[in-house]
Amino acid sequence: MSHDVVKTEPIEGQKPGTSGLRKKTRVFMEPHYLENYVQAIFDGTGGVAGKTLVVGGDGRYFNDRAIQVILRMAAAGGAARCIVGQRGLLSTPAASNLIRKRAADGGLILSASHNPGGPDADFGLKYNGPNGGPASEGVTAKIFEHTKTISEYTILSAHDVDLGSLGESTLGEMTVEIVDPVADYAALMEQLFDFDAIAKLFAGGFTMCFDAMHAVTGPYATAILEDRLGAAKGSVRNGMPSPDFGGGHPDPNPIWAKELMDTMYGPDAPDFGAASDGDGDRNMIVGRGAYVTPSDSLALLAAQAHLAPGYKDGLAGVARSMPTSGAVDRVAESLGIDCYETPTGWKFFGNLLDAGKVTLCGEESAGTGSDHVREKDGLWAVLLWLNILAATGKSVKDLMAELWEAHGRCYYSRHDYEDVEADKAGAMIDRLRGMLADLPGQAFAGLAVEWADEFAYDDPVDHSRSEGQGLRIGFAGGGRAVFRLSGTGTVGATIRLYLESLETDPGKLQLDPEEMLAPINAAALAISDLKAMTGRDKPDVIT
Ligand code: VG1
Ligand code: CO
Repeated sequence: MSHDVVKTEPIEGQKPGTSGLRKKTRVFMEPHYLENYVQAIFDGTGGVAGKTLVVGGDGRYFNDRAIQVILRMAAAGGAARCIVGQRGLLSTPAASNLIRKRAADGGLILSASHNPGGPDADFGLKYNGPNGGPASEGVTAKIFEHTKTISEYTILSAHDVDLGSLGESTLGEMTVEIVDPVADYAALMEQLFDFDAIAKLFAGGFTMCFDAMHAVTGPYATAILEDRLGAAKGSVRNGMPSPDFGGGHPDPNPIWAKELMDTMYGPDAPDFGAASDGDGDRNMIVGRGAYVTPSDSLALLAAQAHLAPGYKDGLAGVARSMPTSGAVDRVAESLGIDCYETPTGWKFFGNLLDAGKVTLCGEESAGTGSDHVREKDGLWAVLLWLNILAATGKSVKDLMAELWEAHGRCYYSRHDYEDVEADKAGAMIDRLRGMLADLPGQAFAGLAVEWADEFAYDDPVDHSRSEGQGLRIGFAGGGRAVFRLSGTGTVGATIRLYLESLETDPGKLQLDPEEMLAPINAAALAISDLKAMTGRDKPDVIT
């Protein structure tokens, strides 16, 4: 077998965003595009000679072809071993677990997460380091530098590897090991949670609906919830991964998981509902007639995690991304533990988890996780919820009502303005940034601004500083609005407007979030002049 050295040129715009590089699938399929990025990852991480890598993806269109390219390039680069999920499948948290369990040097995960899949949709590739977590900002910067100077890549000429059969084979000098994508992950979950108690709950007639959204979590959820824990057959819905996710957006929120929402608010609603995203790292939780915002879910899990065996000694601390609501802060305060506020993106939790400063962390975008891996983990969150439901015997609705009575309720909503012309979105943010210092003391739409700033984060572990992480405006009465641009979109710009307001009046804990947040939304729109600056008069998605 020969190693081909292929001459290439830098390709514009290979800057990784919040979670790896995401582009239209057809862009990834252009000559040299994928190869350039893979070579830049290898070079930006010190080469792959002698290394062990974990490789797998969410099963979307081009997943299998891209894996063959990655394997041939890893072999050409001298990698010792690639551990690959059978049929090319690995959920993001399962890949993180495998990297850690097998002490691999890193991993390549093929996914554009919640973005739709297919030849005319999106594809993505991310690199995770030896701790199993997303590459730090320092590493992604190095990878990006290499994309700008690349002149050649190396690839082995070889036949495709059979991704379907478990076991080892060789590709050039490299060992390819095909593993069951579910087995190690299921074993880890069994260590953390009281499987007997959850099985008893199901045996007692407890019902649930898990919507895998035609994405990678299907096989994991079926194996664990139905086969191991005894949830009724059919509890897992849309459980076969499909290259285009059944034509939908595998984004677990009330908009894209509407089918599940209808079930949970319908006449025959089961006790518990959940959904997960394309690559299995996000989760949506919904009780019978009771949607739980991700920020509230994080707070509830923090308050009750000690009920699960893996967390019985309590939590070292918790962390949330900045736009996530302050609900978990209030729980942390009552538990007497630290709560850290980080920029958006899981990579910022890695140092805190590695240093043992936090046990649980989460984001408003439906990501929750713990120190068991270094990624957010959708099915983990579902199992922790089930463990808590089994241990308390209470319903989701009652657990949430008790949480709000104890700590107040953080009404919360995210408004996404999608596919805005990039220069208009940028101009709006720039203008707002320029106004921040003058906002305090002024009133907009009848609401006084108390403080405003641009969020920056000083990592308490490696002392790196990350600037430009979102514009924040605090209002009289404790409400908050945050503006930031998405780093995961593939067309135009997405403006995210995050709205939050704390309510402690016991008589106002069960009201409509959009109504409660309307004054803050009006003030945020007045300040930013969003409608005039972008030509948009309403958000595309409200979650
Ligand atoms: C979004 C979410 C962010 C999340 C990121 C990756 O980023 O807001 O919280 O970490 O997606 O999640 P952005 O930059 O578009 O707001 V996933 O499930 O796509 O790996
Ligand atoms: Co995801």
